[in-house]
Amino acid sequence: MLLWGAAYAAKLNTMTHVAYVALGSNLDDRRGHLDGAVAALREHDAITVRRVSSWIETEPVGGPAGQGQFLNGAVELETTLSPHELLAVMQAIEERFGRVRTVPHGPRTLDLDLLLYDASVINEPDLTIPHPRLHERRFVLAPLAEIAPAAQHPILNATIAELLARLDAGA
Ligand code: PH2
Ligand code: MG
Ligand code: MG
Repeated sequence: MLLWGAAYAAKLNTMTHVAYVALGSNLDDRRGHLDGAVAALREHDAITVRRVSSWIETEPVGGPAGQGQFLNGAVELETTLSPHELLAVMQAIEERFGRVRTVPHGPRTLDLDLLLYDASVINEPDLTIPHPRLHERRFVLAPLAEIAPAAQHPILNATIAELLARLDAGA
């Protein structure tokens, strides 16, 4: 069936998509920030949180010397939001937890990064999906592999489990 214009837009808004979001915190109550972010995602009418990884302790990668250890994790969502709508919700949640954008890669109360959205490939100034550094970061791949080992990276044509194995092998 062909749908046009407003009807097509309305139809798109009822379709569910699967997205993966990385969570990180290395300031103040790190566990509280990650748990709070999941609760905030659950509260949203257009988002269902399907899977939540464990929170893992990680060494900071990059950024200023001497910043604290991170707590990192990942969640699987089902949503009717578009990628940009989901990004806006994530940014509002970051702000709710007092995120101030200062030093790049610097300490943060809460960082939410959109990793994957279905098999979409998006290259826009404010949004790149898949996340461009997803495959290089153990602190992202390890929790993601826990909840979605078989999820496919749409550009690298590998699963998350394969990308983690490659990283571990130094490939
Ligand atoms: N986030 C960064 C930079 N470095 N290191 C760890 N361990 N965990 C992070 O979440 C992280 C980081 C930029 O967002
Ligand atoms: Mg980040
Ligand atoms: Mg971020």
